[in-house]
Amino acid sequence: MKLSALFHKTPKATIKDGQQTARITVGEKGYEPATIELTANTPIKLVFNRTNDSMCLARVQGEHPAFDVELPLNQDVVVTLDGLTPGTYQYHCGMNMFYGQLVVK
Ligand SMILES: [Cu+2]
Repeated sequence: MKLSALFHKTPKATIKDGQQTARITVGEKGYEPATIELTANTPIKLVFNRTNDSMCLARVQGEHPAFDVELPLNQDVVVTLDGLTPGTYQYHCGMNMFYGQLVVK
């Protein structure tokens, strides 16, 4: 195990005025950070920015919570979600090749 892994912590969304925001870069390795920790029962803003021109990553979708948005290259796209109950929620690219997850605590 690399030493850095021992100290690696899951990034947390920032909370301001009762809303939490997480920025997610969509690049050649998929979603970065791939795992984000969120606070339960607090409205969520996910800000996606796609930096890789592969069409594979041009959509991001989730089933629960449900969303399906296009990600134009190099633009912030905001996905607004209601607060979630504790659990792990996955989302993925339009072709189910890359996954990201929201860990709600
Ligand atoms: Cu894909």
